[in-house]
Amino acid sequence: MKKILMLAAILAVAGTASHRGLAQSPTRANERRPAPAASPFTTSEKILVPLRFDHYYTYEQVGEALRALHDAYPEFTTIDVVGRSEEGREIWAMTVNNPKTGAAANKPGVYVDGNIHGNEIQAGEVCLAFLNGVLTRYGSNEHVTRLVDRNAYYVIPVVNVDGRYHFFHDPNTPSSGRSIRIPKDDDRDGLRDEDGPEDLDGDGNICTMRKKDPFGRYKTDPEEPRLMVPIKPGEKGEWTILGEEGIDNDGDGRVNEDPEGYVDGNRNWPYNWAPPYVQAGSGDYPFEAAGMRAIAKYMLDRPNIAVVYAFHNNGGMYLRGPSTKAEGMMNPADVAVYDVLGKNAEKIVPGYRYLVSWQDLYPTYGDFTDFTYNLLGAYSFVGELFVTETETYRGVNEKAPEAAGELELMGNPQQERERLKFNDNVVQGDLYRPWKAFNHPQYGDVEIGGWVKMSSRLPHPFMLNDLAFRNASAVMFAASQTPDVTMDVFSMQAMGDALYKVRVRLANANAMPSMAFNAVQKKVFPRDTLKVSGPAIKVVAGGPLIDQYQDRVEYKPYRPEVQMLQVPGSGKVEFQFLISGKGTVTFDYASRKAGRLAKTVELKALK
Ligand SMILES: [Ca+2]
Ligand SMILES: [Ca+2]
Ligand SMILES: [Ca+2]
Ligand SMILES: [Ca+2]
Ligand SMILES: [Zn+2]
Repeated sequence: MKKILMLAAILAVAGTASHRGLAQSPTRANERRPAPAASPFTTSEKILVPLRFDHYYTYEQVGEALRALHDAYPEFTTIDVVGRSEEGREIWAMTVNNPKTGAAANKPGVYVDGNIHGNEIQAGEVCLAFLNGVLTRYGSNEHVTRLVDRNAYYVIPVVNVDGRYHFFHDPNTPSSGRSIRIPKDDDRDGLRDEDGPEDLDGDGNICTMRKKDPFGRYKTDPEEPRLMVPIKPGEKGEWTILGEEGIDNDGDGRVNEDPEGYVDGNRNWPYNWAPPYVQAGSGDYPFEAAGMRAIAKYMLDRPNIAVVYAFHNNGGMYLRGPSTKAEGMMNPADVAVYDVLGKNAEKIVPGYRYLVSWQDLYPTYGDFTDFTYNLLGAYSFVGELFVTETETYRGVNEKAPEAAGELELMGNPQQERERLKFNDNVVQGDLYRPWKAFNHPQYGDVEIGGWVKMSSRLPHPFMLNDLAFRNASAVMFAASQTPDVTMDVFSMQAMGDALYKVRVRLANANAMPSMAFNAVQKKVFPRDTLKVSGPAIKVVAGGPLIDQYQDRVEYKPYRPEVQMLQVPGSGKVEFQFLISGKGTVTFDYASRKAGRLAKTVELKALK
């Protein structure tokens, strides 16, 4: 989910971060650590092709996986270092292109990335599964072969490389470790990142702390002793929930009030950016995050990118823009294109919903996909991976629990009971830590327990393959709908006196136009061109053919030998030229997103 940490939100809304104070170096962040020990979630085995998706890949293993894919398919792949993060880690991109079918720049580009939020790690596995899927099935699967031959693919499995590194190596909650590693003073005390959570019991997770309290707002769930439910009016309390594991590091009377960051990579893009008092986590200015700036440069260098998928967790959604209401309605012709991709994604990944960002979720400023749609002209989706409700424990005739109410901070009790049964009997306790006593320096006797960091927003590894495969397939569907333009000289008539009337058709078999309608309307970049040339010819007149039966043409007043156009999805545009002279005439079509075509014909009457 794009949702930011509640604490960070409250603190950031309170005011912009100050830079006047001494920077407190986050020593945790720069430490070198050994790889995490083998667990149900990770592997210590060598990474081999075909890649496996029954475990999560650490940051280092994502690099190993990319190198393994490159070694297996050297002629189809290149690895680029897009840039470096705040802590100096490399951000990798893999390009997949078949050089035998042309240069990558001349094909519709499909861009896929993930893990801009450091904790949303399965987004990286979806990217790897996509690469694995197109490369390992090239040549044996006809559909995949066509997808690889026709498009260029640009895949950045891990955007927030520091975030992924620390999510694996440091104790975390399922929702922490999202930030770009730019220290920010969330509580405005002049120090930055001076009080984050601590793994007090040393189990590798930041779980929840609770304390016995007869005036607490929670009591033990009578049906499931590990859970707490809110007390009803007149009932006696039993527990106070103290929040995430941690101590008051700086003695200011607050616990965990200034964790790492917070700069949200997905609020730091320049399109419709807003300062932190409007948009929490947006950074002091757009592109404050080095990695975001590097990725923007990488994308601007590849203007053929026609479609963008950015993966996150969670909630099971394919989101399109706009991200704020004030941006107004999206161009309806573009909505029709998004609908084809979104409605098919809903079917490819059962349980996922195709939604509009601001309207169905909440407004956000400085979003990545707003940038890519509005400034790069690429159809852009956010894929919110994983539906927690798929952790079921239910007979065929039992009803699904209702969604949690707004006041049920600990989740809907019925659903939480079901998830605990899933934890106990399906994954043998991998996802939950039972409550254990702990002596806290500030709170005294407390208990620590709850969901572990690899729970809640991530599928258990046994479900990862399904999630990765299906969502990679949603991207493959989009790749199959990138513009596929063909050019035809479909009529040529002699008008006498070495003058010919020539008609040319550009047709597009797929749903995506050669250029997004929004980009045409807002003049984001020049439209496609159709140029007519020949050694002994002159274009006397030329323009789009509006009605071929009535011979209606909108002749272009100047330079008729160059026409500007867009080829709509599942449609065509036709041009009529009056050409004088003799010999050959060449038609050159050039599009940023849809590639290039050329056709040379002899001037003569065709029947
Ligand atoms: Ca501070
Ligand atoms: Ca901070
Ligand atoms: Ca812990
Ligand atoms: Ca404190
Ligand atoms: Zn996210």
